[in-house]
Amino acid sequence: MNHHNQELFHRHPKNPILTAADWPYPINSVFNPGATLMPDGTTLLLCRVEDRRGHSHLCVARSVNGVDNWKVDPKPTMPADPVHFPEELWGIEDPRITFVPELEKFAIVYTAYSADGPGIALAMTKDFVSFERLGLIMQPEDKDGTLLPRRIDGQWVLIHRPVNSTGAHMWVSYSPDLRNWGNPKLMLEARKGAWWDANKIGLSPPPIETPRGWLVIYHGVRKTASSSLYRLGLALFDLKTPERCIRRGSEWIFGPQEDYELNGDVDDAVFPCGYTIGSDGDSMKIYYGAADSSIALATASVRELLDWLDHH
Ligand code: BMA
Repeated sequence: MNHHNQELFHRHPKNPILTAADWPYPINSVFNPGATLMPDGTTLLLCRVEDRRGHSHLCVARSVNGVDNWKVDPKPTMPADPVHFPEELWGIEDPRITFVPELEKFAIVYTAYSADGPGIALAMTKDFVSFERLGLIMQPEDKDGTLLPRRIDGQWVLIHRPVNSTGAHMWVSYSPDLRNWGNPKLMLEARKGAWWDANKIGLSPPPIETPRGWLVIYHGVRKTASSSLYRLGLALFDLKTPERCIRRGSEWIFGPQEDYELNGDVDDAVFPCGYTIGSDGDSMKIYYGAADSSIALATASVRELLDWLDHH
């Protein structure tokens, strides 16, 4: 098998699948959606919607096949609530959804854009109609967070991306109660120099649980003279010790290429926050923000991603 230039992500011919024109109320753009399958098999996207002030809120879109005929909520599903949660002053962004069987609830980890910069907030929901906020769980600057679906050794597990003086790397923190977080461990470091993932990386969608480990799609940001180039890479982590990296790919696997990815409010960005996996346990639908302007869909196979990591 030729592993060179193997396409792992296949863009859907209907891309972009959701744009501002599909919204029932006036907005600027829609991008970076969290995704999940509901019990009836419907695909639910929790979309980041930027309004015409530049502030973001979250809005639900539902589709039977996960591709078209999206039904968008008639008004913001989860608006920012800066009166009760001052950290949401400038909006809420980039949700990652995890179904937590122990709680029989979905956890939504999202960016709260405070006056002191972006931090990480957590909310729980059963139905994506009402939301129970737990507030800020990581102070600024921190983002790209997600909760793992179950405790490990009695502790809840959060992947997150604080920014420090050496760069922006992925960390894991632990909590007994979802509110008090500590015991931070470095999970994956940005590379240095000319690498595509030098200096700044972050989790993209929640990790994919496989028998071989947590399969992580992460983004790397390459600063260029004209822009920031957002591309995706792969790494595998130990199931019981998620900060332990088993494999890390050297090349990126997906980057901006089509017009809707190259041109928009933020050129050259592909940014997935969610996926769904079919009943075969292998076929993925990955939903990503394209150039901070629209939502696009790519399909992939978990088996092919793992196989690629073995060879790269
Ligand atoms: C990152 C994220 C995303 C955004 C991307 C490109 O920092 O916070 O919200 O899509 O920048 O602008």
